Amino acid sequence: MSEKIVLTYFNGRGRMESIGWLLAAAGVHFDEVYLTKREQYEKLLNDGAMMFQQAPLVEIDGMQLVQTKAIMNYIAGKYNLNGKDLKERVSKSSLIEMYSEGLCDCMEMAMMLPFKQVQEKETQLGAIKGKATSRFLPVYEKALSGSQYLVGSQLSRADVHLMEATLMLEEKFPTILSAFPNLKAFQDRMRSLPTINKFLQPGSQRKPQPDAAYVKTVMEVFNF
Ligand code: GSN
Repeated sequence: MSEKIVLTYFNGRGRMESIGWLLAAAGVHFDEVYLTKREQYEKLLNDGAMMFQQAPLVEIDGMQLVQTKAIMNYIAGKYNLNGKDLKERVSKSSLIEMYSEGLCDCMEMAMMLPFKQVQEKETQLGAIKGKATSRFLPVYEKALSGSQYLVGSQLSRADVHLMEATLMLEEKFPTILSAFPNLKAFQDRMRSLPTINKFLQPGSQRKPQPDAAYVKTVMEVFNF
């Protein structure tokens, strides 16, 4: 069985970015295959690699995994990002999942932005800022009050998603965390973790904000 982990997606963030973040936080090496041509996608379909004809696709432990949530659950389980021990896992994993899902909802709003028309983009940006400030960030600010991690006493996937999401929000709204001191302190703690620090350095597999070339490639590969 191949030991390699191979991520098949576009050379951009989309739904794969959070998967890359989890693997990077776990300090695990992964290879990437970028979808650039329609024929490449059709070959994957013909090979039966994509159950629902959708990316992301992750090859890991001899399996071809699709569906972002399923992939992230597997990675979190394998690399101990789901709680400290069995007891904590049972009592805390719903909380980890709820926090993680909230962050995925928050990031999904931004993920769709590059595919919107200019005017719609403005409206959507306002909606993202509003929901982030009033719905999502307060939850995490409160959860981090007096505690180093979101859940329990060690890093979980929820922390990794929170780091990704808050950095993404700051790219769009540079002062958005000014009313959230616990989140700022959390970011500093996360930055000091060696694996996260490495992923944040230039030249890592972390992807930049989507640009026009990324949007064009996605549209071409999927015939949108
Ligand atoms: O989370 C998941 O992996 C699935 N529930 C959705 C995956 C998905 O929609 N993938 C898109 C590309 S990523 N952007 O949303 C996809 O493969 N679309 C192609 C199509 O023909 O639906």
